[in-house]
Amino acid sequence: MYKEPFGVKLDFETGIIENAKKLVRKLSDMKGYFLDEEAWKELVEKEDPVVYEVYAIEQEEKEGDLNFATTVLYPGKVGKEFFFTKGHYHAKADRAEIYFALKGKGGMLLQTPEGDAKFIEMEPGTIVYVPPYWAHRTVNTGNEPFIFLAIYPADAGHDYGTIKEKGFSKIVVEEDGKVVVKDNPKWKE
Ligand code: S6P
Ligand code: ZN
Repeated sequence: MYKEPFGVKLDFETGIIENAKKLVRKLSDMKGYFLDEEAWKELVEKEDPVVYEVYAIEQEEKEGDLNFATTVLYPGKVGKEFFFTKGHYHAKADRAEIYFALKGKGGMLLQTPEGDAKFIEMEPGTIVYVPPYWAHRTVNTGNEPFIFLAIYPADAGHDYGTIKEKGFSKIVVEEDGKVVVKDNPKWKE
């Protein structure tokens, strides 16, 4: 009837949560996600770097329960575009989420199904509220790993398909040494 409570340790330096399930996303897992496809191909053939790792403690997909996970998003670029996570809506689209930035520098791109996008800068200590229905993707705009904790309903699930197909209406790039958020020329409504 009652589940067993527990405490686990999160290492602030590495982002690793003990006893968590680890997931690794390499650049080759992200075909079609970046604007500059030539640059993507070249980097995949050269070294196929790890873009991010996720350490998740997840429960059964039941209403009322909670999951949590850290993400270690590595620094890097494909062409001018900073490394980012795939990004997703929740499969149960009305499920919200909380992010808490621990290390490094970056931000979150959020988007409604109509394509209205917002970019929120994140540094250690920033808490981001992801409201129901908003897709979310994190971006590393710094030179060290960008690490954050996410807490989300256990029955939220992930809908990756929509973003994989259409992307976000905004992209985050480096121009003249600055971080610039601009319209995605490949965005299809
Ligand atoms: C889960 C939460 C995060 C992401 C992680 C990787 O709801 O938003 O733990 O899963 O940052 O991103 P993505 O888009 O590949 O799941
Ligand atoms: Zn999420």
